Amino acid sequence: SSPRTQTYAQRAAKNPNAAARALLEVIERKKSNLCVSVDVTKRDEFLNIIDTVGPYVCLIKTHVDIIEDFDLSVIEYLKELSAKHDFLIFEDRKFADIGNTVALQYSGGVHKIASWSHITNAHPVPGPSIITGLASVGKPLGRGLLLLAEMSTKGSLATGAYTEEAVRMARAHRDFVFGFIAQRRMDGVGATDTDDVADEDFLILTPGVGLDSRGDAMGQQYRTPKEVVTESGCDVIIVGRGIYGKGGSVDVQAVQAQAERYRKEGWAAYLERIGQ
Ligand code: 5IU
Repeated sequence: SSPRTQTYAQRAAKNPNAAARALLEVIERKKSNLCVSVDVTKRDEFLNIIDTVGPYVCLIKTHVDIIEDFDLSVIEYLKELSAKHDFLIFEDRKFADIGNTVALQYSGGVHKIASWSHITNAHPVPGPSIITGLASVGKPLGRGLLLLAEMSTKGSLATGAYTEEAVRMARAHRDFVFGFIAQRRMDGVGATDTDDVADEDFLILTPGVGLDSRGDAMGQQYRTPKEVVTESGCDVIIVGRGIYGKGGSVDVQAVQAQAERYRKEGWAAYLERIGQ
C-alpha cells in the first residue's frame, strides 16, 4: 500500500531521517497530527499558549524573531515544555539565502536555531546549495528540513514547475530533507523514468487550516482538516489563530477546547484516509 493509506507508526519505521521518525512516533503516541503555530510577540503569552496546547499537539511551530522580549531563557523554557508535554519544535524560519549565509543564520545570531529546533524550513528559490548549506549545520545534530513546495496564500508563485523542482531537490537530499510545506501529497511529483519513487514518503505539513473561517484580510486561505488530511493526503495540520484567536490575554479553557477540537478533527480525518 502507498504511504497515503499507511499508519504513522508504519511510516516511522521506514523513515531515513531521525527528526521525521521522531515526529511520526509522537504523532502516533499522542494520537495528534496537530501542530500549533504560535505567532505572538510577548514571551509570557508565547510560553503560556504552548503550555496550554502542549498536551494536544505533536509539534509547536515558532517564529522566534517576532518575540519582542526574547532572550535565550525563552528557549530554555520552550525546551522544558517540549519535554513536559512530549512535542517537537519547528522554527518556521523560511531560509532563502546562499548556502554560506543560511549556515550562519541557522547556527548563530541571537536565536541559535539549530541548537534547539528539531525541524526548520527553506525556500527552494536559491537551488540545491541552500540544502547543503543548512545540512552542514543540521545533519550532525540529527535535524530535519522541509522545503516550501507550495504556499497557502492567494496568488502564490510556488506552483507548477517551481513545485516540481522543489520535489526534485528534496529527492536528491533524502537524508536531510524529509518533506514539504505544501497543500497536497507530493508522491512522484516531477519524477523521471529513472527515479525510483515507489517507496517515496515525504511528509506533508500544511498551514492554512481553519474550521470557522475561509481566510483573513491579508491573503491567507483556510481549508478544513478533512479537506487537507483526507482529501489532499497531508500529514500534519498547522493551526494558528484558529486556536488562540487574536492573541492578547490567554483564555486557557477556550484555547484548550480549540486545541482538542482541532486534534480530534485532524485525527478523525487521518483515520478516514487510512480506512479505519
Ligand atoms: N504559513 C502559512 N502559509 C504558508 C506557509 C506558512 O500560513 O503557506 I509556507 C504560516 C504563517 C503562520 C501560520 O505562521 O503558518 C498560519 O497561521 P494562521 O493559522 O494563524 O493563519
